[in-house]
Amino acid sequence: MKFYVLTIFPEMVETMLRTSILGRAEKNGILEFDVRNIRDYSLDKHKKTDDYPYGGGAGMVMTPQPVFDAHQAIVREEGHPVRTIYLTPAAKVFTQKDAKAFAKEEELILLCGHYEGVDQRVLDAIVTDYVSIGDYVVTGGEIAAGVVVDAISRMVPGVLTNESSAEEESFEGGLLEYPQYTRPEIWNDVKVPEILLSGDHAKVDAWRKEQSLLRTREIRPDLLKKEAPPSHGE
Ligand code: 6GU
Repeated sequence: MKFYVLTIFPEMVETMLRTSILGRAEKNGILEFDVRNIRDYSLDKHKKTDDYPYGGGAGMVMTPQPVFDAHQAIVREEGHPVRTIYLTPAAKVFTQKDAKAFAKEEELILLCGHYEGVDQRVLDAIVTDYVSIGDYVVTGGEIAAGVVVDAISRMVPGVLTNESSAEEESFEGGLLEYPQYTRPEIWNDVKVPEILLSGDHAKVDAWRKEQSLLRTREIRPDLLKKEAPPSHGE
């Protein structure tokens, strides 16, 4: 799977994507990252990428020309349309379900906004999907792009070495993760739950499932409501 990222801070994105598991997946040829500096596509004599907002107000707005030309260059190279995500807090919140769906694409383009936003006309021209990472504001789309690319990547077969580990994690199955323990058996006067030492895999699995349920009920009861089967007569 190939990810294109359009940004005015390419070093920031490169660092996030070429470190740890994602970096290894790129070396192994499972993922490919193409991070492009929007500034390189600016036709302005000072390579400007922003301008004052029409109608006034604080901050600057990203100008359409360099964003559009960078996007066009990628689409031309690919030779076919490519799903294009714009990272913005003014969108539906990205979920594990979305990560799985995007992981089926061969290529994705992510556009990182900055300042007060991007000229709406270029968004209307190139964006297929508007994505937020949560109900708070971060300064640039770069951090959000890192989150979204990571979440999608780990749904691509071969990215995680232990394939089963994605399935056992939080949200797969709609529940939070159960607690984990390692050696020593007693630490800080606290013993590891006895059942984990029993060697009875069926009992361990049942205990973990129960812990997941208890945790979810306590911390994220909203997840349990979402998982409810459709009721009849509504
Ligand atoms: Cl996608 N971008 C920015 N800048 N802030 C956010 C966000 C995205 N999602 C939540 N907050």
